[in-house]
Amino acid sequence: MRLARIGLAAWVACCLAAPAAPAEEALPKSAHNLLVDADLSGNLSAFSKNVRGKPIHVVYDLHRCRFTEWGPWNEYGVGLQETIGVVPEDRPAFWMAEWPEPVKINYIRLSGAYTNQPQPQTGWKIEVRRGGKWLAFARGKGGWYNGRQYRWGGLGTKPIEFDAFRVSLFSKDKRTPLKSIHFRGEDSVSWVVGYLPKIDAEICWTPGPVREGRPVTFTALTRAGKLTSWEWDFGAGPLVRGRKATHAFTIPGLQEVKCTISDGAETAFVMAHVKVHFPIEARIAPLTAPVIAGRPVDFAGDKSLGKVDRYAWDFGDGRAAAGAKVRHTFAKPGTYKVKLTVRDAMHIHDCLALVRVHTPQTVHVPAIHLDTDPSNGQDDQHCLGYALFSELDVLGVNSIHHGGGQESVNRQAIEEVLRLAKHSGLPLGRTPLVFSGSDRRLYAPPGKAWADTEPEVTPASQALLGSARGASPGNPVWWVSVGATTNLASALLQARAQGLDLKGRVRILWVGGSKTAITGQYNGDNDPWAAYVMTQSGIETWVLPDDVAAGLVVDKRTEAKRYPAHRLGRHLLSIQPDIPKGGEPKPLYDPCAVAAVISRCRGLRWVKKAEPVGVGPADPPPPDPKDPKAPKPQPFAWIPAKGPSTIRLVREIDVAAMKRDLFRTLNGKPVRFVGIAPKKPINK
Ligand SMILES: [Ca+2]
Repeated sequence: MRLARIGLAAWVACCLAAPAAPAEEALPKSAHNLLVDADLSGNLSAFSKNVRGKPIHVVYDLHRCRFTEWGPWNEYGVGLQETIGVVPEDRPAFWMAEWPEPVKINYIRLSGAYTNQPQPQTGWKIEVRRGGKWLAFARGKGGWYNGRQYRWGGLGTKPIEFDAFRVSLFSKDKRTPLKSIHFRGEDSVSWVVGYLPKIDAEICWTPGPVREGRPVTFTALTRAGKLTSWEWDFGAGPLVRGRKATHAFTIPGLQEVKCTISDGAETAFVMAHVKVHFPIEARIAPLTAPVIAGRPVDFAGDKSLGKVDRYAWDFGDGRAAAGAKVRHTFAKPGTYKVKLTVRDAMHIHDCLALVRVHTPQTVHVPAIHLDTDPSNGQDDQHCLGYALFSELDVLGVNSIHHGGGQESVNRQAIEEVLRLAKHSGLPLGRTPLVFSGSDRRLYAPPGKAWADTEPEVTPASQALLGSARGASPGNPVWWVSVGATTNLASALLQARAQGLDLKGRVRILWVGGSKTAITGQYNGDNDPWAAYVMTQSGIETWVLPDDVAAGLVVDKRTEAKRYPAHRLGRHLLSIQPDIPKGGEPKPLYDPCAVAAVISRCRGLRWVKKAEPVGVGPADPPPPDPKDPKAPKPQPFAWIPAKGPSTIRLVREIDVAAMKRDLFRTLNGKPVRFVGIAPKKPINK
């Protein structure tokens, strides 16, 4: 059940931040933020070209338990340290909400500037408009705006009416300029200008997974008031009246249920979000042994869900079969996309396994599935080139890039590296499959339980699951991420939901995070929650943080000759940025990921020091009131592992050896795996 809830950490934070305000009560589930229905505007672009976010980004939707629109920081402001000059009170910087009709509200919660950008001198005022006239509601200097919250009203507060609400910022006098000003939304908390009704209810439904086409009974449990009427809206079909209602969803996915309640005097609504599963779901049983060309392999789809009428297999080699359990022999080595499609009279659903078909000489070769963001820099492209020309099995290459419609550009960058590699002697049959990934970050669920996170289901996350199903327990596949970990976390969440045990089938290596936390570095900051989910999943995870991977630097002024003369070599050299006079070359970071896997699988000791760690909370506790100057714990901080941990934070690498191997590999002399009879098992 996902309804409005104020997290304990947030609650404690407000109490500390505003000691004079009355004790906070949990908001009713019927609480409605009227900003969700308002026309929002602001005038910050009149002051600065570096406006961050939009007015809507600060608005928190209490009913849906998320921001109305996701923005990178959920703020509306000007850039950090951006000075916008002296701003007089009669021409202030403002954020405004307007409604076509007057609204009734009894609760306000706004968050001010970030605490690390103190604004004790900034003047502010809150006004409301009634009958076309602006009336002062509150005003001051610093105060709540300086890193805390503005709070007014609560349950039982007599509502006030207006048709517009405006928050303005201005200089305290004729000399003091404004700097770094912004309005800040806070997850689960603000901004809210809303109404807390006296009546309340909670929606419950039949336990167990909800499937398309099967009826489910919903009940509204009264939480407050004497309810006399209920009206259910399931998004489709007629409205249903009564305390209970039965509905069969016709579309899978996350569906909204809305119940409008009334006690005769007051009307409000509560919502629930229901995950509607497909009526049938294909499941390929994970393989249990390596697949050898010319020898039969058994595939099982009998654990598929629902009432399946037909099972169809496509082995990716031009051959097909029918049946819940089938046997197939691949004639040639290679990587094959095996697809199981299940059907009933109305539905169709499929499942993927990426199957590496070996010769006896390659059966020990470790497999990797790369997850990269190459449109973002030369480092990912070097990493991809290195992997392609190594002797590792590259089962697939995923694309990941957030925001701005860049995901497809990113995928094109991958395709371009593959094309150049083919023209540079990459053997036929070593061109991996490419999968498109997520273009947005994962959303932390209310209550911040990682396992409740909704995955981003994309071809990339499904391909990762496919590579896990095709891996044999003796040779787990390495999921290697050199970008944000949204695809990986989504695959881990889907595996969990499907009951697919990844332990011993998958290992993770991530280039990201800073030396102190998941955050503080590009890949981590791009989707900190996904990285958090990844570290909580219980899968062996090696983290190569920014400060360690930054040791890999190539100076194109002195090292251009190390690049091979083929097309990919020339391309990689050409994308190395020019170094300004007196400047330093930019670190390459990502190839360390491939080197670390090679090193681990061949016992080469290029990873010199790694320590087991855990991860601290996303919302660290508020400052200690007895010692407010004590350093604040960082969100998602690496903390020493208490007991066994699956996360290894790499502290030191043999960067010279890794760099040497990068160039040897690009020049056609990779570390050998093929045909090597291992003394010790490889990839253990
Ligand atoms: Ca990268």
